[in-house]
Amino acid sequence: MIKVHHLEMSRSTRVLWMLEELELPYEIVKYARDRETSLAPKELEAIHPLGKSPVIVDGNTTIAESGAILEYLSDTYGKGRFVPEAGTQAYRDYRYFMHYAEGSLMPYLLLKLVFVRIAKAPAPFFVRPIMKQISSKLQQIVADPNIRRHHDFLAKHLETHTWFTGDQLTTADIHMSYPIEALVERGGRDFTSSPHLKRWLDAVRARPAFRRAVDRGGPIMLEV
Ligand SMILES: N[C@@H](CCC(=O)N[C@@H](CS)C(=O)NCC(=O)O)C(=O)O
Repeated sequence: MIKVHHLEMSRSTRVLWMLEELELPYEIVKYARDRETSLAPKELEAIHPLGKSPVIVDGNTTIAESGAILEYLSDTYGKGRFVPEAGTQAYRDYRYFMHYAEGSLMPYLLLKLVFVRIAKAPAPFFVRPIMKQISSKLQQIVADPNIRRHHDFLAKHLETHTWFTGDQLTTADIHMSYPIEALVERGGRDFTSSPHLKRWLDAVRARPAFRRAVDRGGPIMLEV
């Protein structure tokens, strides 16, 4: 049976969602984050040298990196489901969003998390105002304008697409679910201004397979 090494409140939930969509049996090995640093525990390094989650083990095969895991699962068990036909625009969009989710969007959302946390980090009282100022400046210059730009790009794309690649849910939607949840959590008021992003996210959250994944894996998002 496929084993999922699942860190609480993490990207790993989308792997559980994919497994639920494929109706495959799986076992979850749960890991708690460090309460102070939010980092993964050392035990994960025994599964994969980077010590991150998700990682799956399927027989003798160990796979890390959520995009690679999702592609492995749909290639191996999907029987053509969840991947658009090769050579079509939908397929090109699929490839694009499979790379974009972790390669372009997540870095700014991670930076936002780090910058917000700089302001909240424990420090001597005389240093705190400086840390707050640095945090605010970095959010203002680096994180917020880029997050806004990505938000607008995604909202526009979803104006003309029901799912990210067209009329059908694909693995690209599953992959995009985590950065979009992070966008909602960290993107602030921008999000509410897009009915299309909201429609997409409501459709994701309404899928029985997604709900089963959250029931088994726990809440998705680490709060800032
Ligand atoms: N790009 C990788 C990122 C893996 C990653 O950073 N996972 C986070 C969970 S959201 C993690 O393990 N964080 C704990 C840590 O860095 O110690 C993927 O998509 O799998």
